[in-house]
Amino acid sequence: MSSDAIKNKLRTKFIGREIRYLDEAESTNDIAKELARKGAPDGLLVLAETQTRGRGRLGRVWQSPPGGIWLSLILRPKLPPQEAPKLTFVAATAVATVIRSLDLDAKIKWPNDILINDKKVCGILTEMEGETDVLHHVVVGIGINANFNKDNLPKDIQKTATTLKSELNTTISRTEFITHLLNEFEHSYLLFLKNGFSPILAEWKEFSCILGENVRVYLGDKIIDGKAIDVDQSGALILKLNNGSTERVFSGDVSLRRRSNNNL
Ligand code: BT5
Repeated sequence: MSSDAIKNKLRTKFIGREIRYLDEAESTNDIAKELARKGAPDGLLVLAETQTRGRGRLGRVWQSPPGGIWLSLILRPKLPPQEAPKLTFVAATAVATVIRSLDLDAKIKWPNDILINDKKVCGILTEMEGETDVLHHVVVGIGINANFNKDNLPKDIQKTATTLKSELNTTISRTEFITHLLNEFEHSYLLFLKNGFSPILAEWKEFSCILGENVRVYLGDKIIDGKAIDVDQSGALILKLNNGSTERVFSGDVSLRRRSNNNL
């Protein structure tokens, strides 16, 4: 992989037109945030071969061995801060589209996971910096388990994770994958800025694996069981509870309950 090889194949206007390519990073999201604070341009891509302190949500560890795709994008949308989480949906549909082009049945699990056969192959971490009503910049971090086998992950994660290599029994061209992803992402991102969230949400719902399913949502110490009936225009998950009432959930971890041995 090299910055030039990626740039040569890109069809984007600004996403990935500037690239910081690193052999190793603590976290590409942290590097992107630092660069954004120093005025880095809209669309700058940070890419690392491995991360030593890859992060998930709520400070969780994101395993990032060599062979994966660990990247972050700096975005400077003119949006109110409450719109920023919708960029996770933009990224998720782009990732799912690219994985599907490899003939794998990628599904999206609200809010930020891409699964293949119920196993997590990708996680997205969207972080923003700004003031109450002004967004300075957003960093969208995307981690894809690409060219390594899932036994390269710690034992406890192997149960719930997969990799493209494990699914395909072969490696992919990460350069092709990344350029395809950046092309897709820019297309959806510009559509979102121009036409709003509806077209993104419609595509996202086609890829969703939880709508219509019984789920358990973990919200810190709180657990909510219900049927996932919709995701609304703000990106919130709508649950129908057993007592017939509905509840909107804005963040949390969802586990599917359709199979008794499924602990994702
Ligand atoms: C996420 O968090 O899924 C967001 C992951 C974002 C990673 C990217 S890589 C580039 C950029 N730089 C960063 O530092 N981060 C971003 P969350 O939903 O909180 O899921 C975290 C959980 O997923 C962990 O607690 C593990 O259970 C599991 N996990 C960790 N590493 C994994 C991996 N490589 N594959 C699948 N599951 C993993």
